Amino acid sequence: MKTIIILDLICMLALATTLTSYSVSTVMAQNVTDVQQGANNTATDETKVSIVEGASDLGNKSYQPSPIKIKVGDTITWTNDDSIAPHTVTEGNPSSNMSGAGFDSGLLSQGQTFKHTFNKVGVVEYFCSLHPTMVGKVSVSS
Ligand SMILES: [Cu+2]
Repeated sequence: MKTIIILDLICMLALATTLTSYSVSTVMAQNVTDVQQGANNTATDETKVSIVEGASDLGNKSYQPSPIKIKVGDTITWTNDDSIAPHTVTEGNPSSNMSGAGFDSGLLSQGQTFKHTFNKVGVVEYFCSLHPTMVGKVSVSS
């Protein structure tokens, strides 16, 4: 009887060990994928900006990094990483009233991305048309 209990314990331990190493290897696989995506981004000269969690309350910290420095011809990819609300990436600032004049992502749900290539030197402001306190800035140099 004692032997059976001990065997049971050994089985449970073995099972627990298997489960632990399974989840560790899953995490490691994800990290490798992340690195590969990073390498691809460098190769295609893409710059990433995140619309962060809770962005609608964060003012000029809604888009990160911001301000961001890039070169003429560079492309920025914005990703909405906020689980709370959709957002936009709209050229101008909330008081500039330049709707339709510049780039505009339209509504980005969580996980959606928007790309824009900057072909002119200068400072470009943008904001979220749903939450006009959300502002960001791109500095484009030659
Ligand atoms: Cu917004």
